[in-house]
Amino acid sequence: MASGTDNSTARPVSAKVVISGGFGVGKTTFVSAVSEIAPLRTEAKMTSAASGVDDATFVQQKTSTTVAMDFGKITVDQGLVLYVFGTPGQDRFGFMWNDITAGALGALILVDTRRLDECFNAIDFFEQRGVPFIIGLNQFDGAPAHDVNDIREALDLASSVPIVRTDARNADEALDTLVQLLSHILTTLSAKAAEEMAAAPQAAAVAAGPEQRPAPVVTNDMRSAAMSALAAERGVS
Ligand SMILES: Nc1nc2c(ncn2[C@@H]2O[C@H](COP(=O)(O)OP(=O)(O)OP(=O)(O)O)[C@@H](O)[C@H]2O)c(=O)[nH]1
Ligand SMILES: [Mg+2]
Repeated sequence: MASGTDNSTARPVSAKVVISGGFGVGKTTFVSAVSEIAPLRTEAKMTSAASGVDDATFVQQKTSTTVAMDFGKITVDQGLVLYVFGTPGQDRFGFMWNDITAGALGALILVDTRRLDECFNAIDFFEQRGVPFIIGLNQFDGAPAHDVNDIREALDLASSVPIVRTDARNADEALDTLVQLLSHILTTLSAKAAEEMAAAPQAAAVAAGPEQRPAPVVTNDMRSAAMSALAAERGVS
């Protein structure tokens, strides 16, 4: 979901991104850390009756699980507002993923390196839908700090998919991770647009008259907002 900017009123561009991944990898924690509004959380207590389904061996302090979604909002700068949606982690809530992710520009897939297999469903989901994503290695206490190349190989990820280290509890790290997701979305969409133009420049120009031409998914305003946020994050003036 992205809406164009009206230059006369200079309303910010809004965009939707998704925080996804397997059970208990820190999605709700991430959305809560990064949101500037009180995040919407839909959590239910985990009971012993569900212990066969909810394997909380690695997250023993965990007492609740997301049963619908997380929602937060971040003003990246005056030109860009991000709406952040977190998916539920348990397989039995998978039927909600299509609705929660509809219209998203991209996704962050959080990974607990002790349970790499937890993220396969999410990777398949976004790959199949052509939604750009990055991998965020959420550093749990005592988790092995595998080499990024080993993780890329284990997850069978293309070299174009960024893998970043993050801490879902830390607002600064979470924001930096989101900025890296934005940067990847922009790179991916620009490459796609260039490919499409190269493939059929004439046909595209004729088929889409000025009125029918779809609004750009990523506007220049959004690009510059993300880039200036990226520069600020990295201390470049
Ligand atoms: N040490 C450590 N603990 C974390 C980190 N991120 C989350 N946790 C803890 O891990 C547990 C699970 O976090 P959640 O945010 O509920 O995970 P989730 O992915 O939303 O879980 P589901 O919605 O049930 O799939 C919580 O007890 C968090 O406090 C982290 O980066 N480091
Ligand atoms: Mg959750």
